[in-house]
Amino acid sequence: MSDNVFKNQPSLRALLKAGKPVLGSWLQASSPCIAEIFANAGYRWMGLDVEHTSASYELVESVARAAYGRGADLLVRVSQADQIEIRRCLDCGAQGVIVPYIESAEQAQKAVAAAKYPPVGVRGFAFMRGNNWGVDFDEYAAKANEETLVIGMIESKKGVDNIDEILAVEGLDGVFIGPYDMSGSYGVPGQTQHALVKEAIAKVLAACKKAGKAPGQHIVRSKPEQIQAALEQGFTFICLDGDIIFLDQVSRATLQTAKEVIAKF
Ligand code: 3PY
Ligand code: MG
Repeated sequence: MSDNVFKNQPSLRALLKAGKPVLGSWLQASSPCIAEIFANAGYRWMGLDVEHTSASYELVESVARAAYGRGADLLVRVSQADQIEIRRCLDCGAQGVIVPYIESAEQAQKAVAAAKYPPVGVRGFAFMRGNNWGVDFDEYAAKANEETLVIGMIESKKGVDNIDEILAVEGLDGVFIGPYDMSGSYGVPGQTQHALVKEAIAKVLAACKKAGKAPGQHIVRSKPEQIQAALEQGFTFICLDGDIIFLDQVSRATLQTAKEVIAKF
């Protein structure tokens, strides 16, 4: 028997179930190379953003291939709770999906159903990259429903209002807060530290704790005190910044340093 995509043990899902913090980052620059760099750096998972980028299925497959064997799981942030899109991303070799803009239990159920094989859901069986082109068919089919992670994004007032019924959906492993959409939904776009946004986040966190599901947060342009606060509050599924943010920050800082050196000549 050879390896399949669920080789990283303990699995991400098991870590989250046990309430352990797992640190990941975000891929938007369409680069398998950056996926390799993130995995080498030690991120336990990475979220490939298909919702807000030009990423193709070819890219999903290339990134899955790049992450494979390096200890990091690939989760794809799909564009919506679409049965075929979720199936294809998992078949490309992703270990899970992050589904944006979940506002109701029905949407969450649809996402879970798409990600799970019958009798739990409606995912179709096939030989595909995820099961090593059929070589690991039996092992993959036996593990997939247990190991495939399904995370719903809560990023609107409606999602916050319906959080208890969303979290009650069996198979939904946790929720991930999108601070920017959340701020937009509360009428304060971009003000992710606004009291209204903080209150909404606190409500989602409390509901996760009550339901025993993983609370997640994307900390965009993270500062140490934000990371500390998120961990102290009990967030476990944590996404730190992302490739475009790291590149923006480091490229600017390096150029600025060089300009300061030149100015002293
Ligand atoms: C948001 O902030 O809305 C996001 O989706 C971040 O991932
Ligand atoms: Mg969003």
